[in-house]
Amino acid sequence: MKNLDFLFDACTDSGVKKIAVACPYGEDTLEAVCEAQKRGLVQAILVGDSDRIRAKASELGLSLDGFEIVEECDDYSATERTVKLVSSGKADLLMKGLVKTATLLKAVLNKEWGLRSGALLSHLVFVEVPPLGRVLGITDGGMNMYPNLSAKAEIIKNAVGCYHSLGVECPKVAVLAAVESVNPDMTATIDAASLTMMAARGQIEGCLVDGPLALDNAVSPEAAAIKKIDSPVAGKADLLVVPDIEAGNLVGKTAMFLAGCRTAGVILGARRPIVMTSRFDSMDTKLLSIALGAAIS
Ligand code: COD
Repeated sequence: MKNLDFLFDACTDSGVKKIAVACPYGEDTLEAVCEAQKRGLVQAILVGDSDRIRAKASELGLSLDGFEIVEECDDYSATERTVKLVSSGKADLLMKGLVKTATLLKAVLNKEWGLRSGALLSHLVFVEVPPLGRVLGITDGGMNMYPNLSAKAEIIKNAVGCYHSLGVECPKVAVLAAVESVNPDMTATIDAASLTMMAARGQIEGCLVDGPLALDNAVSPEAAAIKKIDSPVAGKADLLVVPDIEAGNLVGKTAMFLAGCRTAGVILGARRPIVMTSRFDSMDTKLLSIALGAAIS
């Protein structure tokens, strides 16, 4: 994956998907959804206070012709209705609008009508990194706060499943820590070594896993060579597995806000993909995230 534009083709190749959007009152979400529908990437169902949605659309000069609007006035019932549209199969994927992340995720995790699949839900962001000339995945900087070893294995499996859906048969997975040697006082290095052995023993399949690796020797062949790390992953990683949400969130946002990288993010592991963009994301990021969700739904 050299850049993220392939997501637009990937999502149209798989047919036009229906996206249910909870509380699309922010200009960020509404503009992105309108643009995605205009480009034929998705067909949208907007769920919320219809007067508010129409007022925002008219303020932004957006046409809602051809959109289905489902009336639900308060945020909780709109979120519940959106999740139910997806869990009942009336929509193929879900997108968060102007509603708190925790409210949406708790609705998704609802035991009676949510989108649980039995798997752990986790976040994956793809980052287009021009100096490397390729796309890196980062997981999980958006959902699981401080995953233990078994949660990290589930997080890798979710991300690897996403790579497979996008046509990458054997992604190279670097499990990151601050250093590339196992240090008994650094839990991230012990978990990384365990995950590497789990993959070697067939407990994690469909990918190559190596760790602990530091960020530099995960992505730079020169750094890996200087450290004399002989591995099929070091210097060539496709996917970076971070120790916790703080590390993942910081790496992702550093790429976006300090290096100007293009990104696309999604929550995996539910019965359907969940697109969760933030109001500070660019239109490009929002469109790419919708395309990613639609491509894998
Ligand atoms: N996958 C599957 N089931 C889960 C997950 C998960 N990742 N997390 C919790 N559950 C299940 C639990 O097994 C339990 O049955 C139920 O949900 C409630 O679990 P709690 O009490 O541990 O979780 P909550 O409801 O307090 O919080 C879950 C959140 C996802 C809301 C929480 O983990 C959270 O806020 N994560 C960080 C989200 C965030 O702020 N992201 C930043 C975006 S930039």
